[in-house]
Amino acid sequence: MADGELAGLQLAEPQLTSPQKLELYYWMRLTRTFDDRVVAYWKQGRGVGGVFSQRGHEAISVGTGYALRPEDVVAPMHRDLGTYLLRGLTPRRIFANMLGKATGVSGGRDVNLHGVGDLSLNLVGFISHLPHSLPVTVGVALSFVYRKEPRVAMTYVGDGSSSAGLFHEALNLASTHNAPFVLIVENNQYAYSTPLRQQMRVPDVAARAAGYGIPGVIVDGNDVEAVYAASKEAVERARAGGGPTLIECKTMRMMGHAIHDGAEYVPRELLEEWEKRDPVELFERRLVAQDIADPTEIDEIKHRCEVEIADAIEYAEQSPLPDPATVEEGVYAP
Ligand SMILES: Cc1ncc(C[n+]2csc(CCOP(=O)(O)OP(=O)(O)O)c2C)c(N)n1
Ligand SMILES: [Mg+2]
Repeated sequence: MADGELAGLQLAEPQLTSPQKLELYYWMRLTRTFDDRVVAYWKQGRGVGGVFSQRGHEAISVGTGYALRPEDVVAPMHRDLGTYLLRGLTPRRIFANMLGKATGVSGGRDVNLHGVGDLSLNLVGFISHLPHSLPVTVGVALSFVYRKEPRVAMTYVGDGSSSAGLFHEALNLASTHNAPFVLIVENNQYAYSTPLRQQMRVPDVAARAAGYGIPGVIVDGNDVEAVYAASKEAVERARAGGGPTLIECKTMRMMGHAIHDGAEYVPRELLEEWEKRDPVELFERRLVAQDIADPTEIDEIKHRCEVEIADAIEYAEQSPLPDPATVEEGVYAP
């Protein structure tokens, strides 16, 4: 069969323009800069509670979030800072939240990125119990079916949380109802200190999709363009009535589970190998090699990100703590 004939059978290739690629780079760099500053802040003992670095997950959170339309609903996980940022939660609101301030997303009810969302941005807060965001988001997708709305719901699950029982129940429900649902599996090879091989007997989480009769796609989770292309195709298929897709993004958790964890149990050579494929640096090198950006433009974006994050930190530090008299507001208190 000639190439032209085959091409007629393919879904349209999701092409990114040069300005869109620069936008993707900006979101990835902003995410990395934010994360670096948070880690340094907490290591200086200035933060409140625990905190999770998302280092290494930038291509996944940004590439998947970028494939959605504003009317679509997304429920990020604890390493999806990029999704929160590009959906419109400002660095100011997020950092203030991390310091427990009144100006934070939860008004001081919760710190870091657990449980914070903004429904006006179609952003559902992360549910700390894993993988409980999954059935909730499938429910959102089912509501789109009942209301005949051309919208899509997306959520994320880790390699570890993909082995919990709700993963099966939620995906089975989504597939039997042909829900407009996209599940992003962030396979960063560890769940806390447990390596993948100790908690499942197949190397690819995507293999599990066959059990639900839905596509299970594997992508390089450090290549933002690959993540975006797979996500865009799945999102538009779901919107067109083609049902759910599972996309497994292979990456590596580049730091410990949370700030307290030095990840001594992760072989150093493994981290060194993945460091060479750092998603932000990889994309930056590609943009320069393809003449989409020159080093001066890259430096300008980096500077812009530094300024934005410094502003967010200052804003958060100067914000007030919540008024104790409001302690029962916005929480479930029977
Ligand atoms: C039901 C439940 N049990 C235990 C935990 C504690 N916990 C938080 S994150 C985590 C590991 C999750 O691993 P994975 O799904 O691979 O995501 P990652 O942290 O690697 O991104 C665990 C066990 C939890 N949040 N919820
Ligand atoms: Mg994991």
